Amino acid sequence: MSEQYRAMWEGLGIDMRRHDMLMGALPAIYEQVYLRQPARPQAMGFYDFVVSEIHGLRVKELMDHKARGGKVFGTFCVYVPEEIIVAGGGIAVGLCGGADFSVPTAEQILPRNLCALIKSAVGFKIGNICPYFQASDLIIGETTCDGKKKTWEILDEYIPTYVMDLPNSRTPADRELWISELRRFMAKVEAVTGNAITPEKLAAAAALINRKRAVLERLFALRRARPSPISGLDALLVVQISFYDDPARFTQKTSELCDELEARVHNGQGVAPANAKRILYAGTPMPIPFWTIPLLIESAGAVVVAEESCTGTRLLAGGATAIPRNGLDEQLAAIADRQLQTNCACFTPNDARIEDILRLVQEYHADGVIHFSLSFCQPYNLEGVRVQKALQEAGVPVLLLEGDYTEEQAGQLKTRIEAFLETL
Ligand code: BJ8
Repeated sequence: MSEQYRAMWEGLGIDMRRHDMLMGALPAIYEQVYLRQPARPQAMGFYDFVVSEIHGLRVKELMDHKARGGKVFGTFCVYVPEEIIVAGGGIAVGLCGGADFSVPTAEQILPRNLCALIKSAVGFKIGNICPYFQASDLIIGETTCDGKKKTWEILDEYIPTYVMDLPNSRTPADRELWISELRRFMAKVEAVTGNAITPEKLAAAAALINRKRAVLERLFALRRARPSPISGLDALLVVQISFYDDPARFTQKTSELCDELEARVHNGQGVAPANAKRILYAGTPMPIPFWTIPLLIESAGAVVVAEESCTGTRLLAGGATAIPRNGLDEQLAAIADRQLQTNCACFTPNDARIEDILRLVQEYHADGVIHFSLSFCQPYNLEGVRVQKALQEAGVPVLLLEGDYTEEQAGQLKTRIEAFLETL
């Protein structure tokens, strides 16, 4: 991949020495984590290809889009509405960082006691290591946790950063505030792209994104089968790629994957024996390439059957956006009503998240829950206490973990995960 795209990366101002180091390490890690898994669905070949081209083909597509006058928006949260970006003729790419590689770079300017997700992402930007960041015309932040909201002020010194004001509760007044924020965001997208957003364009964009959400829902529904037709590692990869691949292509390819999984379910074929322990992951998002938790769980013989996270079921909360055709105000309200069903730990109260987790245990026939929070993530760390209590009261085995992206942490997490699985 490198030679073909070198000029493009250099044009984007990438630090080629560090980028070569990162790209040089990835194939061996991917081989070890992904390609050695037994009984993988054949359709995973597409996602393997996407990873092999991780800083290549899709970035080239973004650059072609920009050459035609298009704009790219970098995002960090499922509350940033992709359909509004698409309706304005833009492309949205999820930029959350999942690699320890860039964390030390971020620690040169940020306090160390911030979650690894924020540090990894910021390190990719200030180290000029990520071509998606470099290709972005505007970064969209949000006022979710304190760590993110103060980081945007710093990040804005490196790249233009726009902030959406997400309320931390969900009263009728908060809903009105969020709808007004969607309207303000829509105006920003129009100003950046130079394209007016009409009800027709927004309806068409929402339909495109709904199709992507629907195929992911289909994937998750298939994971309820025993034995599970796909590993948690592979399902996570599919979701991670959904954040930056072309939505129409992603929907098509994931639909092909689901066809294969459906046949597997029909034939009783799985990635692990039918009696393998089934684990529900709950907690902070797992951005690419943070694969440690499912890797540790599945290497120990269990299978992750669902993720209650924004790289999982929280991404799909609220189902499809039922888009009315009678005008932008109603359409924005419909988007807000769907989004506000995403039970992020940044909200208070957030009892619905605990109800979600209890429901998912039943729906996915989970034998236990592993709740993982990144260190220094106060919302998920604190909410984990109540999640643990609710699960214990319901008689569901639960393990509460926290950690970061480092190898040292992986060693400690391995011991605790293996001990937990033995008790099931
Ligand atoms: S809707 S989960 S994608 S905010 S891990 S940066 S919370 S300190 S990521 Fe999230 Fe939107 Fe919520 Fe989902 Fe802060 Fe915690 Fe770090 Fe986090």
